This record gives sequence, C-alpha cells and structure tokens, in this order.
Amino acid sequence: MAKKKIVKKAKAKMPAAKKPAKKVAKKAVKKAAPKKAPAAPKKKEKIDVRQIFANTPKIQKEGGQIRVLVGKAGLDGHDRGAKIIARACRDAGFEVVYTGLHQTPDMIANTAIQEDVDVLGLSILSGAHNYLVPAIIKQLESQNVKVGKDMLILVGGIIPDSDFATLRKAGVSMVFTPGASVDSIVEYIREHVQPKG
Ligand code: B12
Repeated sequence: MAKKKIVKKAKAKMPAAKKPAKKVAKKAVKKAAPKKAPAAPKKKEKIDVRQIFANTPKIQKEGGQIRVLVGKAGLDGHDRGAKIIARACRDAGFEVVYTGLHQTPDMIANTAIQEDVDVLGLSILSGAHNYLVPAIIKQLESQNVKVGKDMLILVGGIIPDSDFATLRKAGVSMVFTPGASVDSIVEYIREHVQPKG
C-alpha cells in the first residue's frame, strides 16, 4: 500500500503535458489566411530633358571671346569634371576662369560678375545642387544680373533627372550629367552665346 501512494504523489508533481493539438490548429489558421497581393511596381516617370530645357534663351554678346567661369561650390571635392570642362572650353578658344574648390555661393556669384562672364558653369557632384544653384542665382540677381539673358547658367555633375525641372525653374539653361561629351558642351555654349547684331 505504501508503495502505491508514493507513485501517485510523483505523478501529481509532474508538469502538465503540452497540448500539441492546439498549436497545430493555430498554425493551420495562419497558413489559411489569404496572402496579400504583391504591390504593383511603381512606374518611374519618364523625364523628357529636351522638353524641360527647350527654348532656353540665347545670350547676345557684344564681341570678343566667349568668357566662361567654372565654379565649384561647397564642400564638394570632385574636381575632375570641372577641370576637364575648363580645359575643353579653353581649347575651344573661350576665355576660362576656374574658381578652385570650396567656394561659397556669394564668392562664385561675385567672381562671375567681376570677370564679366557670359557663361557660369557649375560642377556639383555632392548632391547639394538644389541648395547651391538657387543661392548663387539669387546672389547674381541681387546684383542686377539677368540670368539667362546676360549670363547663361550651366550645371554639370551628379544631378538626378527628377531635379532638372527645379533647376530650370531657378534659371539654369542646361544640365550635363556624366557621359556628356565635352564636344556637345562646347557646341551648346557656341550655339547659345552669339554675337550681337
Ligand atoms: C572619382 C570619384 C571620387 C574621387 C574624386 C577625385 C577628384 N579629385 O575629383 C574621390 C575618391 C576623392 C571621391 C571622394 C568622394 N566621393 Co566620389 N566619386 C568619384 C566617381 C567614381 C567619379 C567622378 C569623376 O571624376 N568622374 C569623371 C568626370 C569627368 O565626370 P563628371 O565630374 O561627372 O563630369 C562630367 C559631367 O558630369 C559634366 N560636368 C561636370 N561638371 C561640369 C561642369 C560644367 C560647367 C559642365 C557644362 C558640365 C560638367 O561633364 C563631364 C563630362 O561628361 C563618382 C561616381 C561617378 N560615376 O560619377 C563618385 C561619386 C561622385 N562620389 C560620391 C561620394 C559619395 C564621394 C564621397 C562623399 C565618399 C566618402 N564617403 O568619402 C567622397 C567625397 C569627397 C569630397 N570631398 O567631396 C558619390 C556622390 C553621390 C551623390 N552626389 O549623390 C558618387 C556619385 C559615387 C556614388 N555612386 O555614390 N570620389
């Protein structure tokens, strides 16, 4: 009799057996839930560069060689493109000034005015173009420069095409991104800076 009692006590202390049946039921419910339909891929809007920069006005120049300032604003240290463009413009017979790195918008605008340039070319690979370009144009306009009429503003570098319209609205005549040939840039300047009369 004593032996049987001990066995009963041990059984009582044992933890309650797990109930796998319920878990299986839960899993089954999860699996049965209807799957969400995969989101339709977002359509990337196609940007027509030619349309954005169509009909940009030409500069009428009094005479003499075309004068170009190549500017590097802000903390951007990428200067290969700027130097290549400066050299190509010089080889094309233009008078070229290069600002060097790390200029403020005011410094670039003031140099462009002092040098009386026809073309202000900004090379921006830092991603700060939407701040720097309007800041430079604002400074030019505050000193009575008619952007697009007295001075052509060109921008080159890493510029997403979704920002083209914003830059055009700010007064930029054309944007050149990586892969643009230097010949096409020189040709654009020749076409858009024409002698008066
Ligand atoms: C070389 C390079 C560097 C070199 C720069 C050497 C130098 N002295 O220039 C070094 C290693 C130093 C460097 C550093 C960095 N880099 Co870097 N670099 C590049 C790389 C691979 C090539 C740039 C280049 O020289 N191209 C060759 C030249 C000829 O092309 P380009 O400048 O684009 O010029 C052409 C056009 O854009 C246009 N153009 C340019 N300027 C002008 C001006 C005018 C007036 C006109 C008309 C046209 C024009 O015409 C040119 C001919 O087609 C690019 C990637 C890429 N594929 O572009 C990344 C890239 C520019 N770098 C990048 C980054 C992030 C950096 C760093 C911040 C990395 C880090 N965390 O340290 C640093 C920043 C350093 C700094 N202080 O600014 C990013 C920029 C991202 C962005 N803006 O959204 C890029 C795009 C790489 C990437 N895919 O992420 N880099």
